Amino acid sequence: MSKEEVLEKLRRSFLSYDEEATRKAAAEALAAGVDPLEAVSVLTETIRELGEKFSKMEIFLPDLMLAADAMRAGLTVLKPELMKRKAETRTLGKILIGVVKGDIHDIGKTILVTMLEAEGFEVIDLGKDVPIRKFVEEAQTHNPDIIAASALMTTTRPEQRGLIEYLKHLGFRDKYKVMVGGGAVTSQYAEEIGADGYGENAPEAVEVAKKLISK
Ligand code: B12
Repeated sequence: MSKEEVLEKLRRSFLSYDEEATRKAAAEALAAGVDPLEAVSVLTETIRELGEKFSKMEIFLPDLMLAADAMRAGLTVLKPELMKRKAETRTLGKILIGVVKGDIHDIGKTILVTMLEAEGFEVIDLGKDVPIRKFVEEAQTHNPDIIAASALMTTTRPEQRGLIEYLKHLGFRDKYKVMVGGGAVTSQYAEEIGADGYGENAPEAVEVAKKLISK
């Protein structure tokens, strides 16, 4: 099968919400020499298409939940390959990351964590539904260079602003760089709330993190 055919098979397996078929198709893509990042992009683009269908009520929440499980299955196969890219033994810096309170969308955050680790960052992953206070307490414990907050919904995005405001209130704003991202966030919003960095996707976020750390 050609690269295009293998990726199309991955897309179709994923669209049928079939965990096993998605896992298998991801493995086939790798065996065919496809760049793991390209395979991740196929899954990412497809789940976004499903999101569009969900907002038009062409598919429903149970579909999204099945899709999320199939996405995870595919990522389980692709993640070790992404990690193999890890070239550096020294760490580039420490990043504390989480999905903000009220938000359980953690697929994008998880992809970003994998890529940050693959590039040589030390990552402390707080998971999803993380209250502002928890971000700050963990930051005091781990002393990261960057605090990164992900938000997928317009209703949870204000938590990112709240995090920055709380850091200011405590007099800690200059101790950490703050990066924000996730489907509900734009570069304009990041600027408006006074974040230090934003990335539209994981590769971009990794580059921004590198720049912030070298400053
Ligand atoms: C999958 C999904 C779900 C799954 C989540 C599974 C999981 N464990 O993540 C399930 C089914 C559970 C779900 C539930 C809900 N969902 Co939903 N979901 C989605 C969907 C289709 C895809 C999200 C996703 O995984 N995208 C793919 C990843 C790879 O992209 P990403 O997250 O944007 O991440 C990339 C970048 O943003 C960036 N990035 C991510 N984080 C960060 C952080 C930093 C610091 C940086 C720099 C970069 C960065 O890197 C990532 C990789 O490139 C979106 C639609 C969409 N277009 O996003 C809706 C969507 C987010 N959901 C939506 C809604 C409404 C809900 C529900 C409220 C539905 C309901 N009625 O119950 C619940 C909410 C649950 C909650 N409290 O959080 C809406 C939100 C609308 C809004 N208000 O803004 C969306 C937009 C769908 C829609 N069009 O209506 N959902």
